[in-house]
Amino acid sequence: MKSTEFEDNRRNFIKKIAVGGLGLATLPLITSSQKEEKKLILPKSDHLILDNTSFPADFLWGTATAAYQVEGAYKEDGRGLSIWDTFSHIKGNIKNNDTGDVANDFYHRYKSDIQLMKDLNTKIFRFSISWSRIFPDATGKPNQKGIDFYNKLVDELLANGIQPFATLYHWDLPQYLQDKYKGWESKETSKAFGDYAAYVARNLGDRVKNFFTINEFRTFIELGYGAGVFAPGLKLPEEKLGQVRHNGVLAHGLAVQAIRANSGADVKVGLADNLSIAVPVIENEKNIKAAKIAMREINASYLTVILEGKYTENYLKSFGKNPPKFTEEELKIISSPLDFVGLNVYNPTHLIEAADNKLGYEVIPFAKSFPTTTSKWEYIAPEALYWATKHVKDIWNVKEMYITENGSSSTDERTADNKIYDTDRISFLRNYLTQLQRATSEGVPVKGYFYWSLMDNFEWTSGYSITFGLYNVDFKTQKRFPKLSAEYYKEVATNNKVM
Ligand code: GBH
Repeated sequence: MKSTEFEDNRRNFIKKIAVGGLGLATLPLITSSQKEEKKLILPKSDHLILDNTSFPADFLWGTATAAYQVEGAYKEDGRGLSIWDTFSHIKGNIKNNDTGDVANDFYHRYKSDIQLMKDLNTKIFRFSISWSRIFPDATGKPNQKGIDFYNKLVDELLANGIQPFATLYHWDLPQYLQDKYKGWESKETSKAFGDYAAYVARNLGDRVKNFFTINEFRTFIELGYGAGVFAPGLKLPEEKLGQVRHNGVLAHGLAVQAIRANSGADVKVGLADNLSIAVPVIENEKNIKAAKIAMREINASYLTVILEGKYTENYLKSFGKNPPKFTEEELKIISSPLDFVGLNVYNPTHLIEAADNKLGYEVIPFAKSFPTTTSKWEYIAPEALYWATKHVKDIWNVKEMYITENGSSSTDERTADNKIYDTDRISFLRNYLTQLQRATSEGVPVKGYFYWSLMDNFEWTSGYSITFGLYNVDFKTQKRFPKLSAEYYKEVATNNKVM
């Protein structure tokens, strides 16, 4: 059954239930279009949902963090420095000159933080591994204490009934790779990433059954190597950037192969991509078609090449005489089959209308008054979550997806008695999750959702001034306080429903 047919059936079904008012028991009484009714009672898909709030029965709820943003302990147990240590220590780079030296002290507090996850009734947790804890220097010799931390973390999660989902790279490149090879400017870094992935898979793959290779190519490459506002703070010209992007996706492919070669058949692997999201500005057929065309182009350098094994013509043409250097063999590695695709979704990036031009689409500007969260880049448009997952299914036929990040930043004032009434975050979640439910109810295969973030943490160049957590953190005392949204999210996770 095509998903559109399924959607029609579902909406009719709901309508009929609403009219009958008695749910399933009334079905046999409905006589119009007998053929259709049969389809309804004998659904082929296991995604049949009888209302507009419930998620599939096996849907997984969780939270996410990343190593540099929460761990702290930046010099402990033999950890080497990363480009984010270097970058955050340069005055003026980060709001209030904050650093991740201590951050949430998760390195020492992971046990009590796992209890916070348990209090939310969440069953999955996404964290990232600090590459420079594992391989602290250029000798290539692994640091046992580094891997031990993740052994303990994983064991503690499993003992508490929480499945670990590990990200191998959330932007904290070992500094020696930046110094020796200019970091992602060189394929040597891609190869080193493959070796690191192999080591992690060998050591954790008996217990970690789900890996994400790289988090958000677009962010660390465009902002770190292009705009110079993220580590390592470089402003490379477009043709060099093209090579950096290629080396990034190559690293991903090498890691996929390394993980497969170094762990059992039950280990799954994917990536966590902040894909650019084309939202049809008005949801009519021609705009939806135009948005689909736009998706392949606006994701050409990352998701498109990973899922298709080739760059789009338009993308390659955009470099003129200096396209990135690559081989057919590399394209095969880059497009190694994945078990799932993780999507970080916060906001639409492109509002699309059909157009009678060469591209077939036009980008409509965001109104100046378009609402945002306290993060000025975060346009509040819940439908981004629907269209991101729907497009990925329809364009690339992806069979399994996770929302690896979604969340909102708020002002999060703490009252005198330590309450945080983050009602805007609750509203954000209710609306975004409604759009995710819309997708799953149409059979879009999203398996789980990770809220960003479990707790307030080091928000990159914004330091500790921007907060995404379900738990508020007092960074002077390291005390955690549940926000009202934590209560909300617990209800969602417990009932498997939009609340
Ligand atoms: C994610 O990025 C990250 O994976 C995560 O680490 C982060 O904490 C979380 O979202 C919340 O931000 O500073 O004006 O140049 C989300 C995508 C891309 C959003 C970069 C912020 C910076 C805009 N991010 N963008 S600006």
